[in-house]
Amino acid sequence: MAETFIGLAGNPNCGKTTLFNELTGSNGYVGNWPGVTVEKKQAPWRVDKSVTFVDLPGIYSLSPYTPEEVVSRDYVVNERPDAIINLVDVTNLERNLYLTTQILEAGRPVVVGLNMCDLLKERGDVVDTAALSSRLGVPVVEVSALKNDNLDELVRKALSAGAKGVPVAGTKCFSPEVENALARIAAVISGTCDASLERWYSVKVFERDTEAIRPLHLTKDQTAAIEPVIKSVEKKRGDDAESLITSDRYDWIAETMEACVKKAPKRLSVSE
Ligand code: GDP
Ligand code: K
Ligand code: MG
Repeated sequence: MAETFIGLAGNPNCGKTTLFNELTGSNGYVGNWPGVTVEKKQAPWRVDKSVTFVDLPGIYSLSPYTPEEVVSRDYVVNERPDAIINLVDVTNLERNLYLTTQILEAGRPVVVGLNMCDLLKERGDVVDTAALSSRLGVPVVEVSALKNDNLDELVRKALSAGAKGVPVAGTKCFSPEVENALARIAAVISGTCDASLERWYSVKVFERDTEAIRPLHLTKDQTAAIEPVIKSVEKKRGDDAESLITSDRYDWIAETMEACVKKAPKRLSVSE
């Protein structure tokens, strides 16, 4: 039977290593600070050795600026795992979703694991998982890695997404004028990369990330066709392309939080 690789990606301290240890029987270091895992680690699933889980370094973005981001970005974009479990600390959902928006662009099947749901229950906050799933365009599974809660379901969804091999449809998280520019860029770069990576590279081209788009080997004509598309959006929005991508992500995340999370009423912190 063919081997299946499933990458575990997420922010520092979202519980990836706890999940990895639970799934593989490893005893990798679990610690409450960032930067512990700089190398990716891999081990077979306890239940079926043909499935390999890959614990990626914790990151806030796939930019990549830090060594952790380089390792995780290379794995996701170049090594192409069969599926990605994007583990999210549900108690820091807003911050964690920034990376999620980028992972959704990488053209792999993705399942989001909402981790630390045990803590959410204590707080009384409610996440509308179905609404979040439809907004992200991928399955969302509530889990607790620490309590070994619902992990089978998470793996089952990831394996099924990987077996189907259908990448994320491409959640449109940018403003209409940026989405329009991305579509025009995609038409120009079509054929220079794997079709599943077109959205990923369109965003990189829009950001003028020369390092990231080197593998495309764009011709002078292609670059000349694209530049006015970017410039016209920058002029309209009064900001540079890279900042627009970031701020549109934040706007989309804010809307997502508004639509999918109900915070518990704040309790007064007076002693009784
Ligand atoms: P990583 O940096 O993503 O690898 O995160 P770790 O696995 O090292 O976990 C960071 C901290 O979160 C550790 O103290 C874990 O025990 C804790 N943790 C992980 N998963 C859960 C969970 O589901 N619930 C709770 N309450 N704590 C968790
Ligand atoms: K950690
Ligand atoms: Mg870790």
